[in-house]
Amino acid sequence: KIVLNKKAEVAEAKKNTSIKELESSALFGRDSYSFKEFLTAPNRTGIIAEFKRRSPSKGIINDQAGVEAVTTAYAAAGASALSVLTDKDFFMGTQADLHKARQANQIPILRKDFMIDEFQIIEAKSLGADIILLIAAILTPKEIDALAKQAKSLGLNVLLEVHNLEELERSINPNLDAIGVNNRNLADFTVSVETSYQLAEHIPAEFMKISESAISNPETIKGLKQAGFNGFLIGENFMKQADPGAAMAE
Ligand code: IGP
Repeated sequence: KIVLNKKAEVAEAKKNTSIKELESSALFGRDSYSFKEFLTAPNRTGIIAEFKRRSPSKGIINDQAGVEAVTTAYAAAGASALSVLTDKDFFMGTQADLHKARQANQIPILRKDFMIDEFQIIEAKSLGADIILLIAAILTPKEIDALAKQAKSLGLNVLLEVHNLEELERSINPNLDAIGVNNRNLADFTVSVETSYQLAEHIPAEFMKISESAISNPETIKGLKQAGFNGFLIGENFMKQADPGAAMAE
């Protein structure tokens, strides 16, 4: 369902905007921040703090907080990177959100969306993203390889999301920078941080290890760090507060 929806959206976007236009945008030529550098910087937390207004599992989480205020507060509280949803239909995100976050921050930004087409990667670059997400559950290994290669050729960092061993083993390739284990099962929305612990040892050492979703306390982060994780993707726990940036600083 998500993929069909996204295919239609991309087809529409291609009608309205040419690749040439995207490539001539002011941000297209900038150098990306290194995801790895910011994840491992001693003065940062490893947290990838997400701006998310709604989700399919929770409905509206926060439709009041502004993207500049929230993302700059996340950065000030020590976020290693930001994650900004650009999917409209399921998450109430916009491309303008990412663009605004870019203008206001000097740390890496992940374009959080369902990437299925090369056009979206060029879009991500033109909006000022530094990292793109490839979701193993909706892409073939061939597609992952092609999209990752294209992203690397534009200087973008690539985060592969998996939620089981089978996805991890079939999808891994040398063009990826980081592997994210999603603790949320996309099929039934159940969450378990155990998923991260189970997959940790199967992720080759050359990739950054990220644990995604359902992280809501410092003890969980401590445990995940001990298991070798470098990054912690947190959305709802911050966004459900009226002031998400202050929630992170606490
Ligand atoms: C954040 P949480 O439980 O902290 O809000 O999760 C992030 O991991 C989640 O938003 C996410 C996501 C995704 C959203 C992980 N993978 C893929 C959209 C698409």
